[in-house]
Amino acid sequence: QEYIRERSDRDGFETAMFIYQSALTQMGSRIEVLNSELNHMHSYNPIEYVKSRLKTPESIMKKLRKNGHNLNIEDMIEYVNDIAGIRITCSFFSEIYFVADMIARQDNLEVISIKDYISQPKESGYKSYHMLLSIPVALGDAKVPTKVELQIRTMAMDFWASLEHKIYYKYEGNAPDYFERELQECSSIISRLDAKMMTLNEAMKRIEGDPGL
Ligand code: 0O2
Repeated sequence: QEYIRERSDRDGFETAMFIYQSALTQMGSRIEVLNSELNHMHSYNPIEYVKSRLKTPESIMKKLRKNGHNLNIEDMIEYVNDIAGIRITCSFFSEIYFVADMIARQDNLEVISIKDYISQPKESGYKSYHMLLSIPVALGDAKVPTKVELQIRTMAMDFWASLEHKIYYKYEGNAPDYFERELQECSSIISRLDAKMMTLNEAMKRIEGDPGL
């Protein structure tokens, strides 16, 4: 925050976004290296795909307003935790915790907080594992600890979340009641699907005598 404040007369917002983007790039390559290592050493591919995004200025302002904060750089850095967002999608439910654990153990990274919406799903049916991380972005003249929100979920959970997100934005939170009910039902179907797929995968590994199980 200090690093940005010192420069905020000039271009505080651009500087902040540049730092968040650099944090995303760094986090992206750490995840890529982790995946390649697991693949290379153990022929194990827990990660299906990784997506990252910077929150738009409109979305940042909306969140600040919604939570009653000021529309300035200080509040943005302090209160908007998901400006740099990265999402890992796994095939199987158990892989979420495995990947989360591998990331939490990395050097030069702090886990600020965890929201486990898998063990405690949101009322809407939303399931995902969120880790708020702080990673140091090394610039020429400073090392800036930067927040990155990492979301880890299965492909099925991701499928559900992207439709629910579209519906939420389309109706601005006022979707007809039956959408809510149907989404909750889809969420339970998805949990059953995830559990069955994981059981099948484990059975297959047992038959193959996979020591990594
Ligand atoms: P968008 O448009 O994706 O950016 P906090 O960060 O602790 O102050 P917040 O932001 O509620 O509080 O944190 P949380 O719960 O970790 O949510 C962060 C992001 O997770 C959201 O960002 C969504 O992307 C996703 N998310 C959380 N809840 C839901 C949900 O019920 N449905 C879907 N589809 N996604 C969800 P934004 O800023 O809300 O949205």
